[in-house]
Amino acid sequence: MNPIQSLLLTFAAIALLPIALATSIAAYPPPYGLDQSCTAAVADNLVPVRREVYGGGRIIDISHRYHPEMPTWDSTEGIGQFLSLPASMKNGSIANNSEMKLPTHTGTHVDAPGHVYDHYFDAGFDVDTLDLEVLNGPALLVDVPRDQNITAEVMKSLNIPKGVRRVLFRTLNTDRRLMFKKEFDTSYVGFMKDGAQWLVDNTDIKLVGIDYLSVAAYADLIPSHLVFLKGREIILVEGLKLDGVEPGIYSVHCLPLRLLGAEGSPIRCILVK
Ligand SMILES: *[C@@H]1O[C@H](CO)[C@@H](O)[C@H](O)[C@H]1NC(C)=O
Ligand SMILES: *[C@@H]1O[C@H](CO)[C@@H](O)[C@H](O)[C@H]1NC(C)=O
Ligand SMILES: *[C@H]1O[C@H](CO)[C@@H](O)[C@H](O)[C@H]1NC(C)=O
Repeated sequence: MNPIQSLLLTFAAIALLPIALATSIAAYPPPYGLDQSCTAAVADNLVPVRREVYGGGRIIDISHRYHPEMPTWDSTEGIGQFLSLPASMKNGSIANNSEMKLPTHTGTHVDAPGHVYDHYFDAGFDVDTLDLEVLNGPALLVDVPRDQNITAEVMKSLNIPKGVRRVLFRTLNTDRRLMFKKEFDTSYVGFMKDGAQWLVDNTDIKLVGIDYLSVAAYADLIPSHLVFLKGREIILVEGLKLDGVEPGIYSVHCLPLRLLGAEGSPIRCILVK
């Protein structure tokens, strides 16, 4: 070997060293989820910032982070490993490309009329048809009494003025931090059928937001959904993160994915002061 060849080999070895090191310290695929801290990243001072508020508190993120231990319907296991990495730089691809597989009604999400009405589903009332004007605009965040589900009586007691079109209902679910628990909990607070009917008959509310996976109490699951979605005007946003937000008026902004044919979609919602 001449000196130039040996020099080139040395360079090659040095260049490959970080790759070998990275491969030996990182599990493959990496554990997506809460702990994203990677030894190599910390060493390089490459630590991403994760925020709940932006602009000094002017913008509040009321969506939950998707991670394997977030609760999912009727399961004690959480959503599990929903991301995979079919193409990765560690395996020689030019870029990392993840894939996801998860129920559309996971985490902070929206329901379209086709969710509980088969003929609406067949007719195409999917999340792509939801009115963005309803999903964006002035909204009221209210606390509901903590000792019962949302009945007609509770709705009446809230005294929500006529003209209010978007309401986010904060309940005992937030106090119990149910969205942060892996195990699905059927005792969450939601609308009873008569509460849903009262809202439809006596208010102008078109956006109903709530802080667990369903606006309807488990005991009245389908009846409440049927009442809300029958007119195809009311949009249901579920699994909101309303922790630590002052009650009051905000501007809400919610954007679902344009999933053609889907009766549900993950949704990103923010409040702007
Ligand atoms: C990527 O490389 C790892 C480690 O060699 C291997 O276990 C894994 O199966 C590879 N994945 C793909 C998609 O090629
Ligand atoms: C709300 O209803 C559920 C059943 O759907 C029940 O388990 C729960 O105790 C009720 N919550 C309150 C606060 O009454
Ligand atoms: C994706 O690419 C980046 C940059 O090379 C790397 O740091 C990261 O660990 C890769 N992920 C995997 C699993 O290959």
